[in-house]
Amino acid sequence: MKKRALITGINGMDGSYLAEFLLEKNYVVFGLERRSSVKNRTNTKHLEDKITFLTGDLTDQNSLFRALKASNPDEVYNLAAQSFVGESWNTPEQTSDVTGLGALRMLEAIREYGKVIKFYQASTSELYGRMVENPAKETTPFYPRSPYGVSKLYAHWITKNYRESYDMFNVSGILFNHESERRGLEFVTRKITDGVARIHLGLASHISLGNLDSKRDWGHAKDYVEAMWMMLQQEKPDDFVIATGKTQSVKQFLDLVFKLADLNVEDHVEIDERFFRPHEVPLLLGDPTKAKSVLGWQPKYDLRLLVKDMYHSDFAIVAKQARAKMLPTSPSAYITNDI
Ligand code: NDP
Ligand code: GDR
Repeated sequence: MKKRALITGINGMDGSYLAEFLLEKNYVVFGLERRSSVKNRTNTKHLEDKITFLTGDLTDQNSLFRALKASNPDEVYNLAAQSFVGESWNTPEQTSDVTGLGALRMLEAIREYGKVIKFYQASTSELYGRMVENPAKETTPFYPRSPYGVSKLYAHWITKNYRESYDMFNVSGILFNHESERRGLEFVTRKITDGVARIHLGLASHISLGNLDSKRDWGHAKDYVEAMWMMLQQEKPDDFVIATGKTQSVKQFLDLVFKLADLNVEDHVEIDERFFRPHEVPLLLGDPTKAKSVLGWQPKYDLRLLVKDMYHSDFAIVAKQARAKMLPTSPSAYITNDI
């Protein structure tokens, strides 16, 4: 019998990679997407004939129950969220509703449905926020610093609480930042790779950024979705930190991308106050020892490979867009440098 999985947030970065990963493992995959006037399937277009899309919303309990009935899953991966930290100060209530209470609604729907279903909750390094211990591990106390982080803290604890209250197989993956060519354009890594590709091709002159000093533990999304699946294959439910164990500043990431393009950072970057946050998480660094020893998780990507993948992809996308609009691009623009 093939295993069945329901993924919320299917059209997001992680949802699309996880769907590919589970299809390779021979799962029947269902993806929950919310209703929108224009479908947003950029990341999942190539999977349309391989997975079943279900309409539902984490703010609507009945739609989640119906999605469970339609998919009858063995595993649910709750990846849907208002996931942009910066935006969570503009829409704190909506963020709490989706990112926090959304997890509760799915857990209640699973309870109501009655079948034994393994549940994965997308927890985050933003739970650590102020980082009272460095590097952070599973036992490190939480100190979130944004409405997003506080919402995820609720989702994390309700997942644990339902595990203990109802003996459910619930796990939280505390994942540190992970990126890819499918990352949303507003996140800093993709904003940089897309922006530098535009500058390289002569289509833009600069990128506007906020705090270049903040440090993140960046991995590749493909490695991280594998860890999600591994957590649900354990005998007992438990929580795991997924991280690389290395941290770099935004400035260091920027330097790597500019080096690939053979351009000077100083000539093309502007600091813009609008991209600073009311409260910053200055440093994130995780300790993945438990995931490596218990799950046997081993990432295949390092930062240089990640940066090259993202930059080469954005260079190709931007060049194609320019050709389609017949925009003149810089004649010397091609990728020569390595990092
Ligand atoms: P994305 O922002 O790429 O994807 C989030 C998805 O959630 C989108 O497809 C979005 O739909 C969907 N969504 C938003 N609101 C709702 C709603 N009300 N009902 C149903 N679906 C909704 O996130 P990522 O793929 O990067 O991250 C996946 C999860 O992991 C998120 O929960 C995120 O917070 C968490 N996380 C991410 C990390 C990272 O570094 N990427 C690190 C740690 C945790 P639409 O396409 O319609 O907008
Ligand atoms: P983050 O990712 O907040 O860590 O959340 P993001 O890429 O948005 O920011 C990383 C750091 O870069 C600084 N920064 C900027 N950020 C953005 N977006 N735009 C800018 O112009 C800019 N300039 C500097 C930020 O201040 C920050 O310090 C991501 C999300 O995927 C969450 O959902 C997830 O939980 C965490 O990672 C782990």
